[in-house]
Amino acid sequence: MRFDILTIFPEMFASPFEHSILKRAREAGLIDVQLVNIRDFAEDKHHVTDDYPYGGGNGMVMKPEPIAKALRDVEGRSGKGKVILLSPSGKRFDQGIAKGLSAEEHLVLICGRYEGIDERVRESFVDEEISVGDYILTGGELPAMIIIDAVSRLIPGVLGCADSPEEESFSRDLLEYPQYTRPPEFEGKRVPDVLLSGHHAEIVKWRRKEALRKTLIVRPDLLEKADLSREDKKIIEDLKG
Ligand code: 4HQ
Repeated sequence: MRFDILTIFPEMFASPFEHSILKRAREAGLIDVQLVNIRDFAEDKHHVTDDYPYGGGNGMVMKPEPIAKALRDVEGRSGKGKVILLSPSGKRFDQGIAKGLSAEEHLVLICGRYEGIDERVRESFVDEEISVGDYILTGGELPAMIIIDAVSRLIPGVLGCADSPEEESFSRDLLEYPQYTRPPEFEGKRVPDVLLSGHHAEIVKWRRKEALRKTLIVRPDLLEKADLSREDKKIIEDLKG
């Protein structure tokens, strides 16, 4: 999959795709991340990308022409991709959206700065507006990294292992069960006996119960839409006491 990132701070992306899984995915040609500096498409002498808001008010707004030119340049070089604007007023990013995007061939991510971009860019070019959460950041760069990371690991071959069970609705809707590795005792705390028992069926049951317990305590809202069996519902009632 190809990702084009439009930003005035391409240097911010120097490191996130250069480690571990994403580095390997790029080397294997599974993902191709290209940075497009919006400033390169500003045609005035000082390569200005922002201007005062019409109507007054605080802050600056990103001018439409450089972004439009950058988008047309991307399209000319690599065809029409799905254009995504990172913005707090977008649809909230989650695993379902990541999964949908992982089926695309080409994503173009627009990272705004300041108070945002001129509305006409949104109207003319943006296919989808996505928010990574209800908080205000200084720009769309970190959200773009989050989206590329979450989407890339869903592309077949990127994670290495054949099928990732976490993507089944069964486990996707719950928080993770606790994980342990060696040693069996650490600072007086023992790994739960069942995990050392070798009883696979018991381990599966324990993990399911612990995932339900954790979700019930931390994110009860997730249980509303979770894919729960009758057994799960009984466990939850017991956990509630
Ligand atoms: N911003 N999810 C303002 C965000 C944001 C978010 C990006 C701040 C765009 C102009 N983007 N700029 N939350 O807070 O995506």
